[in-house]
This record gives sequence, C-alpha cells and structure tokens, in this order.
Amino acid sequence: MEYLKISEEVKEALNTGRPVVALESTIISHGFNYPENIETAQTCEKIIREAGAIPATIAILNGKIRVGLNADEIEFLASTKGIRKCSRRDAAAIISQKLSGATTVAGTMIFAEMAGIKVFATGGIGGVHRGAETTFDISADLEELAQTKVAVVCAGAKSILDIPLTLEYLETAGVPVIGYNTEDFPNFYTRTSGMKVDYNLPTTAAIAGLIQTSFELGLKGGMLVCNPIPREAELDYDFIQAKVEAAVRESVEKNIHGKESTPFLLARLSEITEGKSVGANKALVFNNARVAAEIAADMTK
Ligand code: PSU
Ligand code: MN
Repeated sequence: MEYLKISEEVKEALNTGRPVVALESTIISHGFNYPENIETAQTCEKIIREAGAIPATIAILNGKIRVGLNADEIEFLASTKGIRKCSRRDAAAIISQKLSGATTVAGTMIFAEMAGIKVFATGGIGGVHRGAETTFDISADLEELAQTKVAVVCAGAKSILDIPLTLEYLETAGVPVIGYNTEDFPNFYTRTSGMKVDYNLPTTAAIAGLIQTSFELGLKGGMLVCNPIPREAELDYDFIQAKVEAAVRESVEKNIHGKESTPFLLARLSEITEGKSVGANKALVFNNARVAAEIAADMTK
C-alpha cells in the first residue's frame, strides 16, 4: 500500500516470524514533556530489544504511515510542537494533507494490524470518562478494541476515567480483559482499582496462547492484557485519587473537552503531583514493554 511504510528491520522481522511489538506515539508527543518523552520512548525500544523482540514505534510522518522509526524521527515527534493527535477519525485527514500525527491507542492498533503486528505495548488506554453520562466523552480506543485484532498490553486505566463504566463497555464490545498474574483490574498508578479482570493468566506463555487462539478462531476485535505497575513504583491510592479528582474538577471548570481532555488531565496531574505521576508512568510503561515483548516472543514458539 502506498500509504504504509514499514522499516526494513520491522519488515524483515515480520517476514521471518520474529517477535515484533508496536509502540504508540501519542505518549511521546502528548503524554510526557520533553526530554522525558524521548528518554521514555528510547528506553521502551531498548527494553523490547533486550527481551528479544523488535520495537515498532508507529506514527504518521508527512502523510505516510510509518511503522518502525529511527532515533531522529522519534526526536522529531518528541520535540515538535503542534503534532496532531491521530485516532481513527483523524487518520485520513492527516494522511491526505501530508501532515504528521502521533497515534493514540486506536490509531496505533489500526496501523499495527495493517502491518501484521499482533502485540502492542502502551501505558493506559482511553475509556469512558467520568461524567460521560452527560458529556458523552468515551475514547475511540474502546471501539477500536472492539474491531481491530491487536493485543494491547497496558497497566489498566487511570481514574481520570470511570473504571466500572469502561469495563462495562469492554464487556459489551466483546473485548477479553486479561490479568497478567492478577485478579484485579489495575488502576495505572496503583495495582488495583477495586474491579476485577475477566481472566487471570499467570504466565506470558498462557497469554500468548489465548491471543493465538483468538486469531485462529477468526474472532473480530482486540484483547486487553492488564499488567499492574511494579510494586516499588506504585503510588499511594488515596494520594493519587485526590489529585485525579482535583484535575478532573479543573477540566470541567475550564470546559476542556474532546481530544484535549486526556492530554490536559495528564499534564495537570504531573504538575499537581510534582512529577510523582510521571515517575510512576515511566515505570509502568517500561514494565509493559517488557511483558509485551515476552508475549510476542512466546507467540513465535
Ligand atoms: N492514557 C494515559 N496516557 C496516555 C493516553 C491515555 O494514561 O498517553 C493517550 C493514549 O494515546 C490514548 C489516548 O489512546 O490518550 C486517549 O485519548 P482520548 O481519550 O482522547 O481518546
Ligand atoms: Mn475523549
């Protein structure tokens, strides 16, 4: 396809059946500040390589869907102001106007599937926002999980979202919610949200088996693999909950909505926790990169 450009390294890995892990770019352009964003992106790639897989960071650069970026391209996404956030509805607009876009979980899933990549590591997914019963703010990530065949390894979802409603939505959409060695649906900064996963699988091999089976059955839609933040990086539940509530309140007062909502909340949380949220965020992303690489490797055995 003329729109899709897969790097030589990723193409070679896919052609020879080696494990590949997709990475998103919204986390680079809108999730962390410079230069933490570039350090985080590079460390994720390094962790994936050390676990024996090939990283494929995904973005749109000058109208081309790019799967597998070099260091300069990641630097560009990390340091350029005004990179568009690319979810499903943005893809054709950004590509046809030859612009650049940082892909969200939804955008990354679409292009990973196009490239033939089955496993994707991120921090947290978008979901049903608090107050969605009046704002209708529900991330397109959930609809993407309903229709696109990629396994997404995440640390659950932040409580900037309504976790019970997000889980109800995933149930309706037919998305399996799998715990990696946990019964609890993780809450991003903390290991538990008080909600449960559907299936607790104790090993990456068991998760790889579930993903393979879903592919072989030809079932539509993705899977959510929930990997809790490492214990040593976990934040205090009451501390972070109070901060999240303050950030959400502020976003309502300032009438922040649409695609600005998630980046606003992430940036505010970083400020009002004096960077504690950022440290935890990095730790959980690295942990997800490693587990995703192990799952991808197990899928090739
Ligand atoms: N949640 C996080 N960090 C993030 C995001 C979500 O904890 O960086 C990003 C992801 O790229 C996700 C997107 O796909 O925000 C969801 O945005 P929205 O709610 O506008 O769909
Ligand atoms: Mn939204």
